[in-house]
Amino acid sequence: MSSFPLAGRRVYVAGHRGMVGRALVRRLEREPCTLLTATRAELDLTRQAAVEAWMRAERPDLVVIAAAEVGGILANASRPVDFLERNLLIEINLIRAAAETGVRRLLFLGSSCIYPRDCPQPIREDALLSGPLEPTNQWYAIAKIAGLKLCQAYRRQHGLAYVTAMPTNLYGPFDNFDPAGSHVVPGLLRRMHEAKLRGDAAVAIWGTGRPRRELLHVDDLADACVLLLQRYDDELPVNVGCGEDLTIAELAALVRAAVGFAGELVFDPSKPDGTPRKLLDVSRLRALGWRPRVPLEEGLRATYAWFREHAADGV
Ligand code: GFB
Repeated sequence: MSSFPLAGRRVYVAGHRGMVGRALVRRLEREPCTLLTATRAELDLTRQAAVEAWMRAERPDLVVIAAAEVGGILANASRPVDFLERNLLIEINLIRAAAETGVRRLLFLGSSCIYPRDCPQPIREDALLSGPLEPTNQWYAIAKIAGLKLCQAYRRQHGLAYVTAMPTNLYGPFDNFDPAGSHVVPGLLRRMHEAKLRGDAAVAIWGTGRPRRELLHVDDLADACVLLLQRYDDELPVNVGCGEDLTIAELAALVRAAVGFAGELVFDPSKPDGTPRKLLDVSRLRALGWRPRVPLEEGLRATYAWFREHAADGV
C-alpha cells in the first residue's frame, strides 16, 4: 500500500473557504502538517500566471483541489459557461502548476454527476464514459471528467502520483443556502425553516420526489480524502459515499423532522428531477478500511443547527 505521510509536509487546500475546503481544513488541522491556503483576493485560480507564481513561492508538497464552481440542479442548468469554463481553468491551472513546481502528491475532487445518467447501480468507477451524461449538469461533469483525465495523463506521461476522488452528494456546515443555487439539502432546510417561521401550511419540493440520492456529510468526505491522500495511488478514481440512498420525498420528510416544520410537502413537477439515481459503489474505498461516521438524520439536525446559528439571519 502506498504511503504519502503528511508529517512535516506543506499541504495546500485549494478552495478552503467552501463547504468541502473548510471540512478538509478542519480534518487536516488534526495532522502534523503545515496547511497552506489562499483567498480569492490573494489568488485568482482562473489566472494561470498567478497560480504558477503562487505555487513557485509557496512550494507545497501536497495539493488537494477542492476549489470549483459548484451548485445545484438549477444553477448548473442556468450557468453552463461558469460551470464548464471556470472549472476547466481552475483545475488546469492548479494541476499544471503543481506538476511544474514538483508537487509530489495531488488529490483532485470530482463529483458523482460525471457518471452516465442511466448506468447500472450502484455505480462502479469503471462506468465512466460508458454512456450519455445527465443534461442538467453535463457542463460541470465534462469539466470534472477533464480534470480526472488530466491527472491520469500526468501519471502516465510524467509518473506523478496524482489521484482523483469522486464524492456523492454532500451536505453540511458552510454549504450554499441560497435557494436558487443550492443543492437539495440546504435548499430544503432553508425553505422549511422559513415556512416554519411564517406558519405556512405547505412547502414545495422540486420535481416529483421520485429521484434517489445518496447523501454524505462533508466531514466524512474530508476524512476519506485524508486517507486517500496518504494511501491511495492508482489511475482509477475512488468513489466516496455512504453506500445507501433514499428518494427525495423521503429526504424531504427527514428534513421536515429536523427543522420541526409541521406543514405539508407538495411536489412541483415543473422543476427538473435530474438524474433518476446515482448511488455509488464504494467497495474500493471500504477495502481501504474507511467507513462513514455521520448518520443522515444526525447530520441533518446538526446542519440545521449550524444554519440557524450562522446563516438564518440572512433569511
Ligand atoms: O441536489 P440537487 O440540486 O442536484 O437536486 P443533483 C437533487 C434532487 O433534489 C433533484 C430535488 O431531483 C431536485 O429536483 N430537489 C427538491 C431540490 N427540492 C429541491 C431544492 O429545494 N433544491 C434543489 N437544489 N433540489 C447535482 C449537480 O445534481 O449533484 C451538481 O447539479 C453536483 O453539479 C451534485 O454534481 C453532486 O443531485 O440533481
